[in-house]
Amino acid sequence: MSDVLTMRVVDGIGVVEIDSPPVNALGFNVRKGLWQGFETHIADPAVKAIVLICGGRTFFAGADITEFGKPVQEPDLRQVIDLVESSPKPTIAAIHGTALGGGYELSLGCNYRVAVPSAKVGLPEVNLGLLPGAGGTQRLPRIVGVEAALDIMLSGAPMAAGKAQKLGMVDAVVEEGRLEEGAIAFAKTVVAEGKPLVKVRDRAVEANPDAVAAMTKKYSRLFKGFKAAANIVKTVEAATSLPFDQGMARERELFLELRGSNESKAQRYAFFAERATTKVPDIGKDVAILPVKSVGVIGAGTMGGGITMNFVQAGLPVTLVEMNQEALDRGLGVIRKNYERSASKGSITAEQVETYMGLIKPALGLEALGEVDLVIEAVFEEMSVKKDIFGKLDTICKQGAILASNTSFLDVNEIASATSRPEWVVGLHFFSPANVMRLLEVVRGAKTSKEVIATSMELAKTIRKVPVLAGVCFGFIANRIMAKRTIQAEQMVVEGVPPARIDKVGTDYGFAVGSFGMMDIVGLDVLTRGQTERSLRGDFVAAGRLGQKSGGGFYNYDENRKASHSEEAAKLIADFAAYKGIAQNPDQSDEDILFRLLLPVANEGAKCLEEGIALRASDIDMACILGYNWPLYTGGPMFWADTIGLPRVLEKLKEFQAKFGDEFKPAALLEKLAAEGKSFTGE
Ligand code: T1G
Repeated sequence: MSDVLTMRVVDGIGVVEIDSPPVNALGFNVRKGLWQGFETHIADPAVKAIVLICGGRTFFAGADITEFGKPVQEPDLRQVIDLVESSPKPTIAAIHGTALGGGYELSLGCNYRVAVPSAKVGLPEVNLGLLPGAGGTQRLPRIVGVEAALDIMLSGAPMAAGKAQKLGMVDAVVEEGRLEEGAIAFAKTVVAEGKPLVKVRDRAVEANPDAVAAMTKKYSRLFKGFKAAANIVKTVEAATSLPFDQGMARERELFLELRGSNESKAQRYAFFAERATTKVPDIGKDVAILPVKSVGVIGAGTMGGGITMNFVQAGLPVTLVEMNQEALDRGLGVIRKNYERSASKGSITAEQVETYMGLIKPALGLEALGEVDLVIEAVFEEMSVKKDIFGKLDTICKQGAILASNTSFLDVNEIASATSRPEWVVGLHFFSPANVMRLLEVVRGAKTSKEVIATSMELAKTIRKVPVLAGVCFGFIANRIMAKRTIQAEQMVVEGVPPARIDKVGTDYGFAVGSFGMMDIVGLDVLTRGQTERSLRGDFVAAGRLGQKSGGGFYNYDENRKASHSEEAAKLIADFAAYKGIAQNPDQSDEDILFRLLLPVANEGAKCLEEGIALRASDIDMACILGYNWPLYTGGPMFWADTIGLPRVLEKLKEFQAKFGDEFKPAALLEKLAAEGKSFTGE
């Protein structure tokens, strides 16, 4: 008997229980257990109906993603579902936790599904660049129709049991905590009623081209770069036009196409990469997590306001400190306006707006921070200002308070040196907008204690961020390596490649905005703050071309901020190129433009690994995906470099180095891995 299978018969109802931590993923061992369990109960004359239930935290949470890319060991999931569906006895899936992907598909092989109120069901394969490949695309439309099926599969969102019941995805909701009893009672009723058994596969489904068009429009972003959504639509169209078994064959064909794609490999890689970031080699579970029940934020500007929102939304009170009432009132006003906008869109309630605002305690002066457990400084990016503040915090804050800086670039060790307690100082680097972007770089100073790091990594989860541990260097990880893209963009534009051409290469690759479009958004005056020597950006500022805010920067903008070519910008670029004596080279290929933009980013990532600034390549990829919206379906700079192949990456960097100089000098680690036939990510 499989070690994950337990069987019993209760009043003539055969129970198949699987318990395979952590989430009962449908790996080979689990499938074997299911096969044994159902074969036995089907053959047992004492069994009148069969209940399928899971031990542990959840019903099956899907196929075992770690098995993809390995040879399939039979029975595969579709075979198991076929066995369940062939049962001559009523079959009932008893759902708790999250029945997702193959887990919910397995339940669709049963005649009925019952769930506890807290359970959720869903088909989130699209998030992995896949589609439900065990019959979900053929069975779900037969229950909820084309429109709802597409909405469920394209959103990938889990659905609460109550709503699922309304859609027919669940047949009954039973008492919380009494799932098995409820499922057995349901099974007995089915047996007693003796109704003919209906298989989901035998239900009818109607074509609905309007719904397909509506859902394709609703999820249009999934049809650029990603591949899964288009295939999901095709499978649903097959469900309405082909007999079930032919529809299943079509599903299989479209599933395999996705499973082998780089896009899905990148998304599956990112799934595990996101869960790996909290694993810090020298900080085990024995390291204490310190209590953080109250927070202080210094600075009510854009960053301080966004940071404050993260914590109040997690239910933590925030003392928000500014140096003058006018700045404090302005900051509070921006936060309230943000929440009221969310409430007007229905994403939060009016009561939540007041709850969140009620958790903010505005204050003038640092003295208000004496009793908070964590302080986050989010003031001007100037070292002297930060050191002055940390020196004062050292005298004001209670012992055991964590003192964090939201600095984007500056040396956390130097900031810590302004205090007598450097072991309590850490960088907590949020990305703008701080209440939206999921990346939190946790910057570990030379003296930062393990407890402070462990607490910071845990706190990230509390505020729904993904923490990436970074060492101290200029720009830490994401800003440091992504700066290389901007350097190359500006280098190419003064070589005569038009900004729009460079930006299009970037947006065709998958970035939402190109480098020059982004500079125009941020504002060239902001980007040249503190600059002394002449620069291209400085020339634009001098000419009054600040970007979108002034109606023009690298592009001209109409009243709707639609960008168009600017002859004035072109002239400024040409004048600066002439002043610097830059050789013109306007006809570079799109591939060379892409490689010049992005290979230096991967190369800088390799240096971060060499220097110990980043723990692992996948952390670097997470930082870029979650901090800079690097397109998920490419996996991030390191995974993308691996898909190109490090020997080719090395060859191109050396070619560029010969042409354009040492900015392209390959990192020693890249040379080593390429020579050894290895990759950054081990994928
Ligand atoms: N396969 C393998 N491991 C998995 C897994 C899975 N499907 N889901 C989770 N894990 C591991 C995860 O790596 C972590 O491991 C631990 O379980 C806890 O996860 C044929 C093709 C279920 C909502 O996409 O959404 O079915 O780090 O930290 O926050 O059509 O995990 O502890 O070593 O995320 O409580 C479809 C993916 C698969 C669901 C729980 N299913 N999982 O969240 O814990 S494809 C999914 C989740 C498929 C079929 C298709 C979440 C969760 P470790 P966790 P959590």
